[in-house]
Amino acid sequence: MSDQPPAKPVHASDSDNIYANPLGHVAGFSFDQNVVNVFPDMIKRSVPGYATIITMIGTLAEQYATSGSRCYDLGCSLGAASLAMRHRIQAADCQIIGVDNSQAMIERCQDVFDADCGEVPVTLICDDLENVKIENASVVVLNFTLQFINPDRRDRILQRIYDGLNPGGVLILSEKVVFQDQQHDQLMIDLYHNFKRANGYSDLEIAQKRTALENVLIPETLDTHRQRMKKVGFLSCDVWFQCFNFASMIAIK
Ligand code: GEK
Repeated sequence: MSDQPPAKPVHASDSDNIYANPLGHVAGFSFDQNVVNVFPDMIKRSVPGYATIITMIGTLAEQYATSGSRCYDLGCSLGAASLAMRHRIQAADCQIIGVDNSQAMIERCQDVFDADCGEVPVTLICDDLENVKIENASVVVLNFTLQFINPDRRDRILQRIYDGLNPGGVLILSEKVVFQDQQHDQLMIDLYHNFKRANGYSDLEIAQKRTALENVLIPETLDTHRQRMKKVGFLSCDVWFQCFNFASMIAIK
């Protein structure tokens, strides 16, 4: 483990005002250069508990990373989870593999790691996570990534992750979720929108972002996630963090 704190961001994040003005047509959300430029601000103001989850991914990696193994960060964006793992892993000869299919994300992420002084080697891959072989893994992180992938593909992805994990290895899966009980679901959505308002987003921004994410971010229930993790073979899985309709689960092989 490095004694140094994580490096400061190499590019200061602009504040997210992508949906601040009325758009005639709201296009489907994509992780392009505009999003990359505001991403740290956007995710902090849009995902309740994000900072806590990132810190705890570091703590979990410290506990579960084993010597000579790989830790994967699938849908790594600007590498926040990889950075947290890099600065907490103590096991010898580990490597971190960050994967994202957005070229703009991976380029900016590379700048982050070029400026970072951590000792664990980090390899960044620009590709669909389905094309990346998962092997000899002790930790796999899917931090708010699976929700952007067609639900038809999710069983296969989870199976490949399970198969690539070593016995005792962990999957950390964070997702926006929905609830079966409609009243509870609406309550969580209302509380979430209040969280966004409190973070400075206007009703227009909230509404336009919601439109942009429709059919792009497809949330499932916690039960659907539990059942999938059990089906592919995980010994145990459940929620370790939740705030409103955002949750993080841990599954152990
Ligand atoms: C964090 N984990 O800061 N293959 C690879 N990457 C993908 C794919 C795919 N099929 N689909 C989407 N992505 C990060 C945050 S953001 C979540 C993750 C959010 C990538 C996409 O390009 C984006 O960078 C990331 O998954 C989702 O801890 O913005 O809500």
